[in-house]
Amino acid sequence: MSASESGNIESVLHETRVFPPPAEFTPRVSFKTEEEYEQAWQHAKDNPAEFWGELAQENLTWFEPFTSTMSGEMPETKWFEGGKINASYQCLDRHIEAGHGNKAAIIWEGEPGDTRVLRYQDLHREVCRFANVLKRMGIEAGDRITIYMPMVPELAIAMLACARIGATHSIIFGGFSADAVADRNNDAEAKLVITADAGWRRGKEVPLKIAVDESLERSPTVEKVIVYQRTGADVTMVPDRDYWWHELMENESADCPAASLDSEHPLFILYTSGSTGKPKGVMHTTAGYMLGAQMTTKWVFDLSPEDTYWCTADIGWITGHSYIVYGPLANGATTMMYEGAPNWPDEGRFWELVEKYRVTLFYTAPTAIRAFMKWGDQFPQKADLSSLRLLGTVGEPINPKAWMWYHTVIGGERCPIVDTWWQTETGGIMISPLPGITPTKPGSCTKPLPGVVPAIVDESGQEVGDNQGGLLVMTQPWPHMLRTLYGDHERFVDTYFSKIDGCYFAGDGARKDEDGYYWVMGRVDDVLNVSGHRLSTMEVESALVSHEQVTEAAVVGFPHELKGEGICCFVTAKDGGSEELKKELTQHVRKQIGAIATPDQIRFAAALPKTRSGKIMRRLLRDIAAGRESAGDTTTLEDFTVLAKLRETED
Ligand code: 6R9
Repeated sequence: MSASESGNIESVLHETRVFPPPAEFTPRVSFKTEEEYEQAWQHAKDNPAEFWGELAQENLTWFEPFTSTMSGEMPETKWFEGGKINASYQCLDRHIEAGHGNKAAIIWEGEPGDTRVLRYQDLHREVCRFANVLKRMGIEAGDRITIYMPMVPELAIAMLACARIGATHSIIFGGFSADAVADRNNDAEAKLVITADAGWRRGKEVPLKIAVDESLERSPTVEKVIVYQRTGADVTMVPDRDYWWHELMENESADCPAASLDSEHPLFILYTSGSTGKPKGVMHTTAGYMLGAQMTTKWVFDLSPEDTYWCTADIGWITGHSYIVYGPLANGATTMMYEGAPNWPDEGRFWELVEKYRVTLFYTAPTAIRAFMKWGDQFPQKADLSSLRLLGTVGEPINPKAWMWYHTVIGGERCPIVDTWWQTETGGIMISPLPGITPTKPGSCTKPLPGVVPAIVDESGQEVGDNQGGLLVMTQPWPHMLRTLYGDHERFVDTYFSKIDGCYFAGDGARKDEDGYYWVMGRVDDVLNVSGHRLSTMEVESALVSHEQVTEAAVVGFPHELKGEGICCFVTAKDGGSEELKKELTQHVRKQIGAIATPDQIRFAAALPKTRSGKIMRRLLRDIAAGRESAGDTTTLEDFTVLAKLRETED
């Protein structure tokens, strides 16, 4: 059987550097030693019910205790049945009851420089008042609510108010189009939309209410709209449909007991783009998701009461759900929120924020790190980054060159880097170093967290050997996994559980090395098949990026008469690119990887098509490389002009 038939992916890039845990870093609340971690991992694997059951009892506040920790086979596993709980209570009330009401829950900075701090007491009050507003609007437990807002504290308030009364939120990233909003309103059968007049982005107003108005022309289920005033932009308010947030809140009482909800009560739906067809409404439930968000935040970020933690994601993405709002607040921590762009008013904004608020834990994405590198070291070097004690990354495999830059220029070689692999569907971090105890290797997300049991298998479900690329699967259920795709349980089973018998299939290719470290090689749909060799896009891209002139690269296959697939490289170069550089890069890749990965085409591009969360959309690049029109869903694309420009980059 050839490699292509067996589902194996050949690994061709070998990164051998190992960084021991920095001596400066002592875990405050996370695992203290590798042995402690190994023991917990083994125990969770052998006895998941005992492991998760104990954690749920110790860490979640129950209105009524659960009677069964887990029941049913994957994918129908139910968690903590019989228990009654509330996510907003878990994030707010219990900290106030413990005497921490005066602690800062959210530190917020708007793009124009306005600032707000909400203590736990303040956040609790606003959440209760807004929950009462929702009730007054006729919202009941189980109703779906669309939230389409900029990164302002009211976004978190709206989420937690939904959770308080058991309404299921569906957050749509504030940069999506009216069409995207309408599709998601309809799929979720949303009753209410919460939005703002507009938000700030690079000094300009991003209109939101206008997009909502347009979406409502074809969203029949939506009855009412609540509008938060952020910029003062001119908006049309439709009588008996549209209401101002501040007017509704004016005389609202702050007394709103948290609803007692079943463990499996739907907490939220979050749409994730399918590679083709309509977006998938990933649904998470209350107790399992909350336990996952809370424990993984504590383990991976070592988030303690003394920390100021900043996750730069947008809340419209799962990273923002789990690691700006639910995870940090469930831990009673201080979470930072920034409204705007990293390069406004200049490329030093993030580092000024780190200095100003003395941020200790910083979590961002490889796409941002590559942008910081391109902008130059002078920006971070201007700021005092000595408060930082840990760095995190999520969203894509991180190229070793970007990892090294993050480690030296931002982390001053003293901060552990947690490269966290997970997905919208997994609800929380699955594979990641534990800070201060796991030795790290640039480009590897290292080892599974306790309770996570992955494997690398071929198409037939057989585990492959060390360093052989294959399909990344999960062999055991975990509490924070998705429960269904909203309104389409069949698609849920089909997408994640039908490829490999008895396992959750993540859609990623990966290999495990001789130390048990995982190396994610990218989406399996993106794998190249060159003369029968299945190559990872990430590895060829990392080879390109390791060249001094290259800031970013995306590699896709295109139909090739002899090889089956040829290798087409879209490259963003420091000086724009030249024929000379093309030759040099071709040689460079041959040297780094071997003749098999010799690029057939190199196209220089000023920018690459990305999702709003910063992932390169290779699917669209494949169409361009093949000279086709793009067919699939493009609603998640960040900048539509990028595509037109790329079509002009003929080799
Ligand atoms: C959290 C999030 C999930 C996909 C996932 C994988 C890629 C995320 C990664 C990573 C390598 C990491 N991904 N983190 N690949 N290393 N540390 O990103 O969720 O938007 O659903 O994307 O992102 O391909 O399958 P989501």
